[in-house]
Amino acid sequence: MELIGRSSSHYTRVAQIFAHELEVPFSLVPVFDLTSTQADCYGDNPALKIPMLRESAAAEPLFGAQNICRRLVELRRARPGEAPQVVWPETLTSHRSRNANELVWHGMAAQVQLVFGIAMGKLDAENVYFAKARRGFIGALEWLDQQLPAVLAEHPPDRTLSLFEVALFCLIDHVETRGTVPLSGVPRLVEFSGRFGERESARRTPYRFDVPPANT
Ligand SMILES: N[C@@H](CCC(=O)N[C@@H](CS)C(=O)NCC(=O)O)C(=O)O
Repeated sequence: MELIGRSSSHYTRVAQIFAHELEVPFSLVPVFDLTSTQADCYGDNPALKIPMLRESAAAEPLFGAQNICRRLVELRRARPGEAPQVVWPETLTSHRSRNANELVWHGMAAQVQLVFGIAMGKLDAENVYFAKARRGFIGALEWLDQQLPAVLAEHPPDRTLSLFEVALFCLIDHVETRGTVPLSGVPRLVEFSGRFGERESARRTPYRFDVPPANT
């Protein structure tokens, strides 16, 4: 099974953490150039996005981190053994938890906007498109920081995994790595990320740039 993505991508890491936690074997097929406009560079994802899952050469591809996580859980459940208890966005139905999911996925997208536009695209960081994205991103993180204890308290204690927690960890660790926005005002998120980062699945997936094989 192939996961098309990048070791430096927070969306790819969400899928990788799910796969490791659920013990579903896969190989990462790195996309080396995110500026390419050829779909075949993204495993034929027409949206030119990563990650994407291909279960076999003949299988239909699956686009997007959440879809991939859901499929990994299905694959794990098809095997004998205890079924994993996974917390999905729809599991928690308070306004607070729904808002927390909305804002963590907003943050995931804002991070792509800032990294792709400013660091990769070399566009003006002060343009309103980025200035507003940065302000909204910081606002979302501050809200999450305030609400985190209550959101975690709504989680079932016997969970195997929570998509919200995995996404939050991948996001905060990515922000720390890329330095897109300051994290000094969100100590609970930093503390949460440090704690989650001790999990084996997190240790196995540190952010790094994949290196293309040398031309021979
Ligand atoms: N909706 C997709 C979004 C994935 C996404 O934005 N991935 C980033 C990499 S972390 C990407 O493909 N960036 C390249 C681009 O935006 O052109 C998902 O949930 O997986």
